[in-house]
Amino acid sequence: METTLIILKPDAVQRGLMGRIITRFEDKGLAIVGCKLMTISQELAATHYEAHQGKPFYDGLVGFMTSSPVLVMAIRGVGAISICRKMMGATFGSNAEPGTIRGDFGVSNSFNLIHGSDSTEAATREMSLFFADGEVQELNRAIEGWVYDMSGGDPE
Ligand code: 3AN
Repeated sequence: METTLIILKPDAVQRGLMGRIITRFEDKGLAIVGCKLMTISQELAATHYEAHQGKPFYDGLVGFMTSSPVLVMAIRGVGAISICRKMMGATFGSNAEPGTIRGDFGVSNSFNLIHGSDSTEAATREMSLFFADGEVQELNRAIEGWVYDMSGGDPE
């Protein structure tokens, strides 16, 4: 099981798309094990995006991410990191495939609705940046045995 960090960015929150995006992850069978609305501080944005410091879009990106509340989620499942990345689609809605979140809900080459961790290392780092101890739940779903084949002991 992996847990990935998903952020519904200020444009998704302001445009009233939270419910429809969350529904996609729930429909897929992934479990939402942490969820909170928050305003990202300059410091947290700088840490989260430190790999992009110095790039031409960095100031705009930090300004955008701190401009209005975001919804931060911890999403769990087998292969959750790559599944969520595929569901998000290419970086910008202008070229993201239809059927993906960015492809279906956005057209911008700057605002792109959603962030998702892109590796296990990034997921571990980002989860600890955005969630404190106790904010992510164990969530033993009663339906787990119908989402995954558990006959071999491990979720398949
Ligand atoms: P992704 O979110 O698809 O992993 P990355 O990791 O290449 O994209 O970039 C991180 C974030 O930086 C993107 N979500 C996007 O908001 C922003 N970004 C990347 N490239 C650009 C760009 N050329 N112009 C504006 N923002 C950008």
